[in-house]
Amino acid sequence: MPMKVLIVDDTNTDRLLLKLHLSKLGYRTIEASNGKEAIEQFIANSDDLDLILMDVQMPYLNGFDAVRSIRDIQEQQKQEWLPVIFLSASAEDDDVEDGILAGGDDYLIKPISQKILSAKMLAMQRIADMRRRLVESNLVLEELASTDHLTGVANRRAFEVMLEREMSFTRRYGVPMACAIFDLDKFKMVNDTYGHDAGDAVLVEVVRRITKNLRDGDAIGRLGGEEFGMILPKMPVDEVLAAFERYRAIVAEHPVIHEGVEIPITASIGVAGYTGKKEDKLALLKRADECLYEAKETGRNKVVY
Ligand code: GH3
Ligand code: MG
Ligand code: MG
Ligand code: MG
Repeated sequence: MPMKVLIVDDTNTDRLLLKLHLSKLGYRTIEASNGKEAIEQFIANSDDLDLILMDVQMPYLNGFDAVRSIRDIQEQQKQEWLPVIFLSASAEDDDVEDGILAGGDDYLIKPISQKILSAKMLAMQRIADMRRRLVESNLVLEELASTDHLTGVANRRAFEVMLEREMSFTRRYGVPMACAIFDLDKFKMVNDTYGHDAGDAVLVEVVRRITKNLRDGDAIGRLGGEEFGMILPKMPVDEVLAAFERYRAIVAEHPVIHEGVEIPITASIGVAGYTGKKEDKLALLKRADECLYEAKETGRNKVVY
């Protein structure tokens, strides 16, 4: 992907020449005519900007000050480093040093030959490609680290993050929510009777049934083994039981068919409501777990709230 370059220069002809030259080389360009505009353009394009070419002498806000502001914003918002090259008529050593200290990565002296600029851009394109690959592989790693590989839903870590977020929403806005631990009944027997592969297939199918019927906003994660967590945000206290009863019924309604064999399956659900009191996520899950224990003790295939 060719770089998107922000060209900052108060002299219209300089800006235009740069733009023409870069466009000819295939780069995408946007422009600003002073430091203040440069910051605005940086903010508006921070998602996909690859490079800033920054003039130094400009009215309103000079290039050094503009870059200092941009670096501050990046640090506050924990953004990736964005390369900046100063373009200046001054060849003073002190100015070059000041430019780098202000947050520039390079400093070219005007007038800049087309050859030097083309070569510089090639080097910057290599860096931009590397940055993009890093961002992409980070996204893949994050996805892997938060997904349960068998069922494809959130793993325990990611589930707890979602739960934390939902609880803080409830604390802030006072909108009640519910969470639950959902555990397959006599699952050890499923493995013992039909084999471990059949057990895996049941886990996948149960998750498929629930996610297919998930009410908008509801979430599920695998806490481990045959145990899942569910979050039902914005759930009035008097509707909690019915909502989980619906999920229980969806799982138990039909046997799972694996390699032509019918495997009957049920689940027990322990539910804890949350209305915003001071309580952490582990305490909330513990309340759900106590209800799950009661569901198991009193016959399974039921919801206890
Ligand atoms: P209960 O109704 O009391 O929950 O009984 P249970 O048999 O479901 O509970 P228990 O905790 O005794 O057994 C859980 C079983 O789940 C044991 C383990 O072999 C099985 N299990 C855990 N993770 C997996 C998995 O990824 N795949 C398969 N096939 N089985 C799993
Ligand atoms: Mg100027
Ligand atoms: Mg179980
Ligand atoms: Mg269990």
